[in-house]
Amino acid sequence: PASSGSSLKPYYVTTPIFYVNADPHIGHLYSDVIADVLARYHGYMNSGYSAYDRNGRPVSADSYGLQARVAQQSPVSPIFSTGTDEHGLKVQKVAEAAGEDPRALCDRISQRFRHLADAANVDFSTFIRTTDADHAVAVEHLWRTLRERGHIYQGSHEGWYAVSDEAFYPETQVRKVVVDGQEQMQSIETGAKVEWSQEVNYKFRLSAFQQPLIDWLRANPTAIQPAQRHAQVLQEIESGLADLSISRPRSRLSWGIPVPDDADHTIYVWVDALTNYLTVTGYPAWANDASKESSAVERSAWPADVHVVGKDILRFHAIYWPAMLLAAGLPLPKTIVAHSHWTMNRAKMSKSRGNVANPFEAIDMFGVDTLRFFLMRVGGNLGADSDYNPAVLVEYHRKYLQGQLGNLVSRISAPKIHAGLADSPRDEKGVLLRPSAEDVRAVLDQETYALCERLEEELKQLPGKVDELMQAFELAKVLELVLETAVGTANEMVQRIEPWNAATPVAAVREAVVLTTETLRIAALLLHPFMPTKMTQLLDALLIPQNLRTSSKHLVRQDVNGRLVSHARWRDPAQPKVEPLFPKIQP
Ligand code: ME8
Repeated sequence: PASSGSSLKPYYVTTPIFYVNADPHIGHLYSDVIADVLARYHGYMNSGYSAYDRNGRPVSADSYGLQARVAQQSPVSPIFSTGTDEHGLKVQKVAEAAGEDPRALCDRISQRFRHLADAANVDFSTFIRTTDADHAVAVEHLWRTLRERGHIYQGSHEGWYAVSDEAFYPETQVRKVVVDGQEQMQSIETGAKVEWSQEVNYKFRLSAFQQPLIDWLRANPTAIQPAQRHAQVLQEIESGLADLSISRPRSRLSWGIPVPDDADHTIYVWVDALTNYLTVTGYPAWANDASKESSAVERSAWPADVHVVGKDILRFHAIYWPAMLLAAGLPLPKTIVAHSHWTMNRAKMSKSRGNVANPFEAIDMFGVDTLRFFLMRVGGNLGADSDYNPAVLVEYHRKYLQGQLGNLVSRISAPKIHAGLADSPRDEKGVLLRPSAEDVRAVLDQETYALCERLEEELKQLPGKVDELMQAFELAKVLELVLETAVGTANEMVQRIEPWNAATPVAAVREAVVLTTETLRIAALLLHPFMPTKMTQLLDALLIPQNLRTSSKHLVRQDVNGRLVSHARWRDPAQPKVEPLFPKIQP
């Protein structure tokens, strides 16, 4: 996510748009948080002008004309879109059953998803609803484009249809099962009951895009992440693609966008839904301008840099959607990231099963950052399903947040330690200076000294390693690396040096304080996308000015010899004690 190529094009990340047939649960929040972490990290990395000069001195606003440089260089802010998918049979049925006007139902549940994003600090820039007026314009335009280019035809369709999925499945995607002694057919992918049905509808020539899709995936081996999903999709395409039914008779489905020029048919909800990613960018305005002005496409936010999706909807995003885009002559998304599922007692959490965890309650109970941390520390391993268990969540809070990060903060901010450093040398800003290597070596045993060196090395490498992991969408590993490696080593060092012990030589205390403070500053910046509220508190406590909370390119401050130097100071050197960052969660 670090580079978006053209400086004109904003980085653009999306979540799926959620169905409004039921309340949001933890699984939805999970998609939101992944996208939020990516958007925040990207915005942070790219908001960077160089905050330090080559000697590691902070560049101050006035002396370097920073205002002007920021104005010139600041890239376009990322676009982060989420929203709700409001058309289709499911919503129509839920509304009918409840005797509610479908629009009123959509308004109500859509608000819930918006409130959840707000409550979870998910900092989206656009919230799209497929019932928005500009969305219908985009969908109609895309339909007409596909039709004019010869990719839509009228045909009759028969096959295995699942009412609950609103989808036809090919023969290879269904299997026979016995339910209550009765044989029935079901979708292998979703387990939904399917029935053989026939109808007249419009079809999209998906089959014509088999080879172009294969070529795209072969030429772009990181287009679908994690890698095993890429292989899986490629295999699926190679096994053959049938044309896709993309409309439903109006008689059966009335809650949707009518097919342009044929009011007897409604556009299939998935065509409608996928187009949201274009609507967000202002399509079709830039596509129309492209014929007159060649830079219009380049200046648009399209293509998306990352579509975050659950594995359940990967087929739609990695096969149907790219094929539709190719057919329309539009660029393809750069990356599709498929995450796995949250389960409850190992069964997929889903509204149809009713085994869902309420994310609003979880936020109230555990705190927003602890919940985000848990979702990413466990679910950030995108290839595997994760089981949602509040007892495990509390244990993770205790072990990593309280035990590593919180513990280091409370140990090193103890007023007693800082009182003992009242006479130690500081720079003009009051930042405690790091003692020379000789002075430290003179007072530490060899092993402790080596530990300090290891910590210093880990810190220097941390931003680069985190960036590599972020590029590879290894979100759980980012948290593991920062908390268990860097913060873990710092805790070990503090434990050995015992800066609170009156017998510890002052040079050793200074070394411990400087290295720990730097560890906390660097960790707070790298963890900020994951836990924005708590990490802001920590950066505040370290008195890091806003303009030094951006760009990790110069995150680690070193002197001309490559030696890490101190940078942060505590809120008040005499009274630096901060409130516990991660108080104990009462079970
Ligand atoms: O599929 N674990 O909407 P939807 C993890 N409207 N993620 C989960 C999950 C779970 N147990 N359950 C749901 C739709 N999700 C369509 C999408 S996009 C153009 C249209 C997440 O409300 C996951 O991201 O059923 C999944 O893909 C999405 O919610 C499906 O939400």
